[in-house]
Amino acid sequence: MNLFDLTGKRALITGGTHGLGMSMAKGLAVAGAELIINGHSPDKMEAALNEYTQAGFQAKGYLFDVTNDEQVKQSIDKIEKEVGPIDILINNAGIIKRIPMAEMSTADFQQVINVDLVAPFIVSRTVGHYMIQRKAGKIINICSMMSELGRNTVSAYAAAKGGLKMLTKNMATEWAKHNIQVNGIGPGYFATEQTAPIRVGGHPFNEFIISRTPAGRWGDPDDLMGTTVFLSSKASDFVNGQIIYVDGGILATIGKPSNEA
Ligand code: GCO
Repeated sequence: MNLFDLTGKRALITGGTHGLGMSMAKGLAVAGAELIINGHSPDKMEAALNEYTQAGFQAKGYLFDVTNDEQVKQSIDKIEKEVGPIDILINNAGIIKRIPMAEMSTADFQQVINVDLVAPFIVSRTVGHYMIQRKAGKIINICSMMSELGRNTVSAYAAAKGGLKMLTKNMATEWAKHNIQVNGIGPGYFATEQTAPIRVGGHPFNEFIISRTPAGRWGDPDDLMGTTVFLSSKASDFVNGQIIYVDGGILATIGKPSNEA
């Protein structure tokens, strides 16, 4: 028996049209899973489905707004009917707004909380209804360094990701008895579109992250594949409510002075 084999399993990845979501989806497909990709932009979805097909993976796309109760309910019902049972849910869709807190509007703050925290609640509750009936399921919430640490300008994001860590533990608590394992992945600093504004063009944050990370580099989105497969597979059947940080060691260390090798 291969503990990590996902053949015959179906995985729904929110925000799976690009970035970390796409890499995690590809990891699941390599392990044998069938992909169901959620996004909200028709153009991005078309490009993503082409990319999955070219990579040799089977993927179906569903456009819906993860913050909208009605849309989520209709779409999950439709997926369950048209494609089949959702065995694995990756709550990956997320946004960030980098605005100093003293200047941030309530509307901006709430929007980040809505996408990064309320949406995983809505999607998990909806998929959870099916998983509870089946007495089986894997849910992975994509947390962040900001589930543990603060940083200038990201108050809403840190509040949401800290909340998502605790939502993960609470979901794990309520649903372990139904054989649903709920865990989180906390990516460190990864080279994606989302971090481009603080990584490219000689931005000082680029050097800062390289020196702050014991592994001495930004994460490559493919670095997330193994942990994603583990938490989606039989190998993690007694792992509940854990957040696995895939961060090149950032959270293991206090850091070092800039004159130290
Ligand atoms: C930032 C970054 C982070 C990362 C990531 C860290 O502005 O500090 O964008 O928030 O995206 O979530 O784990």
